[in-house]
Amino acid sequence: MGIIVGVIVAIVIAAAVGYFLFGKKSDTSSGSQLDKSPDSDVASLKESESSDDEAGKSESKEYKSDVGTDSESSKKEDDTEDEEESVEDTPEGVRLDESAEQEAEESLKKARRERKLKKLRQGLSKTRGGMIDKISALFKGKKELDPNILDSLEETLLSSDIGSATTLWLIEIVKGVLDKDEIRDPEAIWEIIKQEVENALSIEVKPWTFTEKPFVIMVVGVNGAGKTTTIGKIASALVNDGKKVVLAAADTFRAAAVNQLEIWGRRTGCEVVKPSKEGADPSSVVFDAMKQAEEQGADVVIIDTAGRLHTQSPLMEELKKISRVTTKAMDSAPHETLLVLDATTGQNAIKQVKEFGEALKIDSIALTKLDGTAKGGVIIGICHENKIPVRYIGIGETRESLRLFNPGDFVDALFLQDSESE
Ligand SMILES: Nc1nc2c(ncn2[C@@H]2O[C@H](COP(=O)(O)OP(=O)(O)O)[C@@H](O)[C@H]2O)c(=O)[nH]1
Ligand SMILES: [Mg+2]
Repeated sequence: MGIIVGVIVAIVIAAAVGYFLFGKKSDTSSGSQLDKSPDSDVASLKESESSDDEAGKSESKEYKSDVGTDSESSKKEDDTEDEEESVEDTPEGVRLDESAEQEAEESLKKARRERKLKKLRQGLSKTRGGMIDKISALFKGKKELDPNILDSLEETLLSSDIGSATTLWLIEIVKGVLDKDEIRDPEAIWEIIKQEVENALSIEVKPWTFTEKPFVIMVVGVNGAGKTTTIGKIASALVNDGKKVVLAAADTFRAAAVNQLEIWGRRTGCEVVKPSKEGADPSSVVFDAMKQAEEQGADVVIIDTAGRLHTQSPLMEELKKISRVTTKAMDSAPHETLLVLDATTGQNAIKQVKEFGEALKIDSIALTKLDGTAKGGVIIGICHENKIPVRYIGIGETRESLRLFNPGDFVDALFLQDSESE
């Protein structure tokens, strides 16, 4: 009897020890998904909250890369790919968390991009109304297009400020499609025009790599084109990207112009090198700015210039002198000469490219005020006639409204048919 009781007691003790040693462990392994999910939900919620916070930051980071260096945005994409690859090597639980995190990040990214495209579509709504809707109306309701459409198409294009040379080029394309290729389907012809326009806009633009220090950007254009505002927006983005920027107020003839740049300087935390007095030699301001940038180890110098009537040769001479002064101070400068054009001036903008181009080597263009005009189609004429790339477009007065120009997104936003627009 004593032996039986002893055996029973021994079995009970062994069972209890077994429960403590292995029962808990097996609980964890078998019920891991169920037990972990509430926790991991909280974790992923926290993570998605913090990535929401991050979104605020990366919204500005994305904007930085949007306006700052083109290479930044592609680098960002690459980083994401790297992260995706490393997930393969991580343990199961971590993989679940990371993939949830990645999913949240992806959808945030998608939402951000959608928001930006929507703003672009809204920014181009006037130009769409002035040009694209009219072309679309010519095509609408027709099963087939006949060659008679060419006259009305030519008239529409001419009235939309893309310029006569570009109009002729597009008409020749449509004529070839109708006559030689015998394509009559309006949808197909619409797509061909859209693709040709995208090709014309896709001129390679050299990314700003800032390998030279200071990287000198000379900004030129007529009065009111948006030079100072564009400089402020670029400076803001570069500062957010961690660059030290010096602004040179070389529009010395108007005190208001210097003040305006000073306001941007305060807003963005950039030093502004000013003329000693109104009307002082702009080249000496530029020389001082370059010296200061070198002493302070600044990464970038942005030069704001005057823009009084561009047909007056003294301005062109003054700009050439500024350019020479930068080269004297640094062999490779200016690293970029950016021409700012106001889209609301229509074909005048095409003329300005030629005039400034005769005096200076224009590297790229910033086309401003696209939001306020039906004449935005001028961008097609600018690119087709001059083969100079558009680096930036301005679609508003806020800092985020300066965008790196992306031909694909631009053409998609421009060629929306009424039914698709918001
Ligand atoms: N709507 C709109 N206004 C702009 C844009 N860029 C500049 N502006 C406005 O155009 C005006 C002239 O700009 P400003 O920078 O002083 O031209 P600057 O004389 O060439 O330096 C200012 O009122 C700016 O706010 C843009 O992309 N959209
Ligand atoms: Mg100005």
